[in-house]
Amino acid sequence: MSLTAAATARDRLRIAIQKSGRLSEPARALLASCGLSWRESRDKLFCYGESLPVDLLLVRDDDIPGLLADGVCDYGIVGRNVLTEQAGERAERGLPQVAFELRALGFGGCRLDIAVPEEWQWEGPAQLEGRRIATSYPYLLQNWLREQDVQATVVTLSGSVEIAPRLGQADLVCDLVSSGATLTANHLKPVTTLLQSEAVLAGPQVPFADARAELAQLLLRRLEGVLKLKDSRLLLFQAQRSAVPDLLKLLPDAEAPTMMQVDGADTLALQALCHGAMTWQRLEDLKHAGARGLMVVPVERTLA
Ligand code: PRT
Ligand code: ZN
Repeated sequence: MSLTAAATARDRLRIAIQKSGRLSEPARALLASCGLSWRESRDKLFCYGESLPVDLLLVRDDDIPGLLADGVCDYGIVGRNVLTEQAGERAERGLPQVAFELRALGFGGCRLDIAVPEEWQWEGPAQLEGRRIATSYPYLLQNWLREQDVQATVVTLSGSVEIAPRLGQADLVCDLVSSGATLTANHLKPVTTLLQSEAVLAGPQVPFADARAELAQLLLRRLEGVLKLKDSRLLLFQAQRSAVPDLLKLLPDAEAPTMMQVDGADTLALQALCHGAMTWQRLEDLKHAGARGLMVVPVERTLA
């Protein structure tokens, strides 16, 4: 029986993603590239999985760890910053951890930074002693301050953290940064990083005990395939047999290349699936080492 036909209420997987915001479109696109498609409900909060019994719940990113903890969702796509902050909160309240980072997803990249007024001469964390720091990440900040052995006042704000120093609410901030433009616009400068973040797949560490187990495996396998292929290209070229050892040294990210004899014993045609970026510089280096007729081909899908 197919997975779709076998589906009943608890046989379906439910994935929480951000409803609208920085992670919502890339999260949907990633799941769609795993072969998932959905029928949207009128309230647009729930999308019923059509191609597979995998439904989406569209929510605020901050709600995702809680929905996982309550068992409302099986997986979530959320920033590491949100997941780690809420894990810190649970630890502080003596609650068990239930949602873990299973896989970094390669989008939504940012840093959680300490940023100070531009005119400060940064001398290190000890300079924060006795200061007021505005943040939306109080647990991550408190942990870091403890590690640095610094006593400071954490001012928790839910938004507009960067303007807190100008409003006199704090002396400095601990906030997410991607381009740095927001900090500059507020006369602040980043001085140290607490956390490198990106979107992650969050979920339980133990396998499901029911029919969701098979579905989860299928989904994780597809996800792995899609993420692995993201920068992958098939490289085709010809070379003299004697040049091959040097050429392979230039392809450390290639899966075992296929080699075929072309004419006589000396010319080989090679094809290699490479997982790193295939820049012009790399192609020129390969050409220099004896590769001829280099061709870089995008790879749609692989199945081991
Ligand atoms: O409504 P909901 O609660 O779901 O959305 P939200 O407003 O909380 O989240 P959203 O969409 O802003 O961010 C979702 C996730 O994207 C975050 O949790 C991060 O994991 C990730 N992300 C990546 C970022 C940024 N980059 C980012 N630059 N989240 C926020 N920012 C903000 C930052 O707080 C600051 O205000 O952008 C500003 C700085 O940007 P730069 O480019 O000027 O440095
Ligand atoms: Zn949010």
